[in-house]
Amino acid sequence: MRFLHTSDWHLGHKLYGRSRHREHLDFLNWLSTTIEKRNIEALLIAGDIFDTQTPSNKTLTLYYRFLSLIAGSSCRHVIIVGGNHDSPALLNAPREILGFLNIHIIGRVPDSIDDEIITLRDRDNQPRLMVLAAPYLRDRDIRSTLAGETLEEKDQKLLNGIVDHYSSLYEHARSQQAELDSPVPIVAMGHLFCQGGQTVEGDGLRDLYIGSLAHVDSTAFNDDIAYLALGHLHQMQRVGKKDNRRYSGSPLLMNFQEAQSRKFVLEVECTQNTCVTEIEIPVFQRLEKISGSMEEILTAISLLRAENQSIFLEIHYLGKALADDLQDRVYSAVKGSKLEVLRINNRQIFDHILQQTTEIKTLEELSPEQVFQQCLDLHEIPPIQQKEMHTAFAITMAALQEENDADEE
Ligand SMILES: [Mn+2]
Repeated sequence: MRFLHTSDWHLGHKLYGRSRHREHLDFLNWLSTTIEKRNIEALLIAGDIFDTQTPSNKTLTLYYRFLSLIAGSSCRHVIIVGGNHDSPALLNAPREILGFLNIHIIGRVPDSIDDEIITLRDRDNQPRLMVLAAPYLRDRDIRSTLAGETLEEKDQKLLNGIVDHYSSLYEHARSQQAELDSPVPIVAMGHLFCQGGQTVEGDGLRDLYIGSLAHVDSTAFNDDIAYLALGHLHQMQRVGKKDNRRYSGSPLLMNFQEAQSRKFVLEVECTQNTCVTEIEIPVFQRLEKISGSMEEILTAISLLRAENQSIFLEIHYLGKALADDLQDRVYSAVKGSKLEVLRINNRQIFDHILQQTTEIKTLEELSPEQVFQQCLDLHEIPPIQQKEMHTAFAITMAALQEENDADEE
């Protein structure tokens, strides 16, 4: 059975407040055409369908419109698991009605582990593939905290919980296999951080994993798993150099650091061996980061302008001279073109002000982790204690996120 692996759509994502609706629409149209053209029979989406817990109605319409398109195509099955950005309750709400269209939703760990195992059948109702559809595993899904545990113990428990979850999923799948006439390949899904995974600066994932928080060792997955379809990291990559263990990466460029990255969906065929084909996704919106002196910035803008393409720009002024007219000059340089400036970073003027007012930055400029770091510095916390404080902070942030989920139920 030929299927596509994708993840981290982040529908509703905004880039410095700029909507990406049109890019998502273009991607989903491209995806449904690709599915038809390549005669894909199943689609696996490994979490982070939405960017936020409360997507707008416009974003939801986009999602359901795509699902209805797919339900009428060659693609007979869709499996969607929740990511850390998704609200499990929101994903799960329509799961029964979507079930009639062979769209399987696992927003959170279900009460019965067998509900996380989905057997895909072909037109003749023959079983062809067994999918272990594990969502993002939250702390409360897999372990019970005891009072007085150290942070290391908590972290280790969470990791053990994830490993146990996958091994018991695998055991259950094996016993379900025994009931079939002949065994079918087993595919596992997940939304997690595998040890050694690559992230890009500014993608919001680095900060999250500053401590040792839940880095899953790839030996957690049984060697007999024909393919591992992961989400969470936004760059397409292999896990532990294995061709059949992959992150598909996000379909859209998630920030300006990724401006030159290539994006993929993965076509997978599990027969004797697993065969993976990387299908490159067209760039639906070019991003360009320009840094340099005033002259370099203006030259780069005029070169890009000549290309007559829609390009989002992020501009970093690195010149030595104070350039308080930077904004005016940049805006007049792009006026009447297809270039759109999403951000101008004028460090010089910023540093100049900061010298007079110490370390005040706007909250928009800082991540919660950076604010926390400033707080540690301000209180002169010794480095040896900082590591533990960072782990505690990461756990607290994760717990806050979970509370938001729980409130919705
Ligand atoms: Mn993501």
